Amino acid sequence: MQTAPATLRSAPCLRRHPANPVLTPRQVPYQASLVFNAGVTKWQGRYIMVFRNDAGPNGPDEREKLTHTNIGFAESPDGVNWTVRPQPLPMPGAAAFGLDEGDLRRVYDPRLHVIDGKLVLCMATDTNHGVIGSVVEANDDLSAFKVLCTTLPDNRNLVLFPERIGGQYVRLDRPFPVYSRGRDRFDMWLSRSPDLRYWGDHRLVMGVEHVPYANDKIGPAAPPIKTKAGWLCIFHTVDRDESRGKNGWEPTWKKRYCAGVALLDLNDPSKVVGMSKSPLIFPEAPYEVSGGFRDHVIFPTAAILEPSGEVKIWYGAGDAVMALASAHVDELIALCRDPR
Ligand code: BMA
Repeated sequence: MQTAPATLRSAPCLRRHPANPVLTPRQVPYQASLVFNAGVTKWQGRYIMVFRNDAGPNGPDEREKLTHTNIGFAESPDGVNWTVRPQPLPMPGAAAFGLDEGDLRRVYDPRLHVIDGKLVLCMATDTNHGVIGSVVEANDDLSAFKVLCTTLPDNRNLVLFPERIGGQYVRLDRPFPVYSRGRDRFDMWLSRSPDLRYWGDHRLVMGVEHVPYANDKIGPAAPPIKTKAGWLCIFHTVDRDESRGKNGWEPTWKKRYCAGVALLDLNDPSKVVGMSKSPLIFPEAPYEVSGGFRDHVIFPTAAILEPSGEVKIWYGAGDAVMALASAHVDELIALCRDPR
């Protein structure tokens, strides 16, 4: 098994926001211990965020058992200063996912998109029959949800491209093929659909072995951004090192999560046309390397290309808080083309 090089760092073009972390459990007006892995988009003149909240009875200083997960909503004029809605969002129940009552454990890690002028989420969904991904349409104020489809188990980290490509909706997936590969060796795949409901034409996009700083798994992170050079695709990467020891509140955590960036072909996004050879975001800041539920975790879940060319990237840090970093779109494209 390859081991990630010891001297990794974030890309020089990457700027962490000085206000980081931009959302913490202390800003949430209900039980909240970990606030992370949030979808963000621009909607009706402001930024909106749909975040994962894992909670235990003792709030932000919880170090013991987390009792539940819910999905919260926040809004912001600038993507940095967030106001959280007083109640979590009313997520659909088991029947909406085609499950028997009692078989739905939780939904989490939302990605948020505006597609055909509508809000569409992708959610990871834990069930008593495996982990599934789901595509869920929301109404304009996120007070009602309709599950459009679910995947087979085991699959999660679904993200959608923001527009049809060749007449089809396109989605990135991260299935978990445990039998064929012996242990965690999880790759990034693509699916196509005529209607966001029926999905097929699956293709492998990128294998974990194609990423020099991953030895365990990779997966889709933020919804891809259209650029003249291709679809800019921010993904997460995992390297495992058994010698790492305890790494966060979670007792046995030995993995490290980084972010990478790739360019996918504009007309056929199952083809990779460029990829950064070292991490875009590597855990370095204090809120990324210590005090988290799982330290050394960068888990991007949203990216927006601003009119200035700045790409804002929101990511869960340490599975505990939300952070923001940015780089110019041309710098990100250059990283994907760098032959080193
Ligand atoms: C993944 C998911 C994410 C989490 C990440 C790092 O497998 O469980 O929700 O952020 O691990 O712990």
